[in-house]
Amino acid sequence: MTQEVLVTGPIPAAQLEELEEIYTIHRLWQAEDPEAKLAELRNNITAIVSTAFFGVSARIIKAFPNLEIISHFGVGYDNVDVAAAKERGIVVTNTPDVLTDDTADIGIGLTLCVFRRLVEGDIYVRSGQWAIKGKLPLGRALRGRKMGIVGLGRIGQAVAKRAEAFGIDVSYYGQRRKEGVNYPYHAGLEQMAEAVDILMVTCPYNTATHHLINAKILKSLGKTGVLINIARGKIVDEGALIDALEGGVIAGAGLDVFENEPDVPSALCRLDNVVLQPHQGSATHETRAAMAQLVVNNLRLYFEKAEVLTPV
Ligand code: 8YV
Repeated sequence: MTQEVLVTGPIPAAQLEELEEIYTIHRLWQAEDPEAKLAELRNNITAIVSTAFFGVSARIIKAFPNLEIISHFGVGYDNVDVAAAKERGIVVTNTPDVLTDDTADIGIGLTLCVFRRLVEGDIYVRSGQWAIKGKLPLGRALRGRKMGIVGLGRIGQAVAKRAEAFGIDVSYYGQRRKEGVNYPYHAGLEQMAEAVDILMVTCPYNTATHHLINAKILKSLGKTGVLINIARGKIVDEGALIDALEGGVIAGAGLDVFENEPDVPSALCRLDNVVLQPHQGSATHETRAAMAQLVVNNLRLYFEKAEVLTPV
């Protein structure tokens, strides 16, 4: 009997095809009435492929009594109710490692854009302002800056490596000191924010990190400080960030993620001291294919040998 897999959002075509050759696939994002589709498939689904934009809540887990595995397309699995899954003995996997470099590149790219005014510069040239107003106001050098990384996991460490190549001094904050790394550790986030020029958010989102970056932390970062967020929008209190950017409490921000994607507050879009990206961390052909392949490989291994490569 072939397994029936519910795919909640689009994944690269080649890997979707590979899934389709082995299993019966149901594309939830193409369903006219997703709720009706979920009800119709109730007893059939044994696996779910979830994505950043459509996760697996406790309600969905409950809706599928024969569900055995959730293979998540992404490293961050905050929209999958892992506790509810584990309670039922459902296996959950994610896609770590394969997206580390690309995501770290976006972190450094945003930092460069904010300090060297790259996006402003592009608009300046295209809109003809260069010829009218002359030179763009000067940016700020990256060399010699201090970067504080919030959460020195795989992506945090890849950002640190890149930052060092730019002559940036790296330190980090996390719940505990990391074994085997030489970067200075801060036991307090506020204290680290005070000590650095760039606050780089790379930690996972969970109840402990909800609005971890609040008005107080932004005040500590200070008026020459820059916030970069490549992790999850909800780690930052977006309202407090807008106030801090508008009021000159911090100098600028580079944001790849937002509290309520794809809706971005118009107040952020009006500010020229921010650079905004539409959740691009893993958005390359190469990385998305590698992520999707890991999703497929986890499912295959699970159904063939009751094993997985990257369990959560
Ligand atoms: C998304 C991400 O998964 O891996 C993560 O945690 O946020 C991204 O890579 C990607 O947009 C695919 O849904």
